[in-house]
Amino acid sequence: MNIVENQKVLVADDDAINREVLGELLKPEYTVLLARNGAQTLERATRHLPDLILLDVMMPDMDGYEVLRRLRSDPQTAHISVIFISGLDRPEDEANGLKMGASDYIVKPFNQTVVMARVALHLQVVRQRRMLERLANIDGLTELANRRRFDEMYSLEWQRARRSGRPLSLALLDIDAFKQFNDRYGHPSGDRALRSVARVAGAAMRRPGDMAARYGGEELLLMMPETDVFEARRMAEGVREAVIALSIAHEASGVAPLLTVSIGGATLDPEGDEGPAELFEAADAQLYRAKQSGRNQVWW
Ligand code: GH3
Ligand code: MG
Ligand code: MG
Ligand code: MG
Repeated sequence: MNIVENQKVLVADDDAINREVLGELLKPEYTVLLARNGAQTLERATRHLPDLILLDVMMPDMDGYEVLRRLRSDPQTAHISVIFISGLDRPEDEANGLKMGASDYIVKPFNQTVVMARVALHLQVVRQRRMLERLANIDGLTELANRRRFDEMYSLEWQRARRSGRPLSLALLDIDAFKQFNDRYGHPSGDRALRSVARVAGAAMRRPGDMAARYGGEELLLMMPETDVFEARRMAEGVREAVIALSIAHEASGVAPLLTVSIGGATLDPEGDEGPAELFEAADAQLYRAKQSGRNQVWW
């Protein structure tokens, strides 16, 4: 709970002395990055994704307002917290900066103690926001995306697939005879086994846009954008084999003496007219077939 990773602060100021003073001030507590103009600020922000930017307003190439506007318009950098730090000391300057979406506004010449306190405050807010996002989107047991997060991403990817005419593959994974596993080895062992299966699924979904999620209970979802039926089935087959390779004993399974999974998948035909729910139902129907046909199989 109280492990604070070293947070990254980007100091953007065209004045070398300001950069140096702020940099030295922050260095003992944070990882500090420096930028001496607007373009460099945007470049460093995109490349290093700092937790907070101390942003000078008046810079020759691009003022801080424009930098902030551009940060906000790029989804990658849109959420980075910004504190303006400026010689413009009229109340309307300050109000304007805050209205634009800055977290705070510090007037130069600044007091070092106050700068440190405000930086610490806003970084704490950043940490709290991250924790809330995590709680809202990540399943606590498996650390995979939860169903809420999956639904959100599935809807986006489904629309993207429709627009682009690219395939979208979806698979449902269900652990075989998991009730017997719990009965035989106990619920805590069941939890550990489920976590191991989740790790295997998560490791397989490593391309951008891929997602492994916990749908509920001992059922996981694999979403593979821009993946055709052949490749997706191969991925699913890889997950099924990797679960066997975990070599988790399951003497009561009736399928194998090891823990196994069944997977049902479906691939969106971008030319067709099925909706997101129908693709999901198709994957579920294939999972049912995999179960009916003896389990430990991939059906597509
Ligand atoms: P099948 O091969 O048909 O899938 O059989 P099954 O026993 O796996 O299927 P069923 O859906 O009847 O039972 C799922 C079991 O998974 C029931 C429940 O006790 C167990 N389970 C679900 N979620 C968890 C969990 O988070 N931890 C543990 N340990 N067990 C869970
Ligand atoms: Mg300046
Ligand atoms: Mg189940
Ligand atoms: Mg099951």
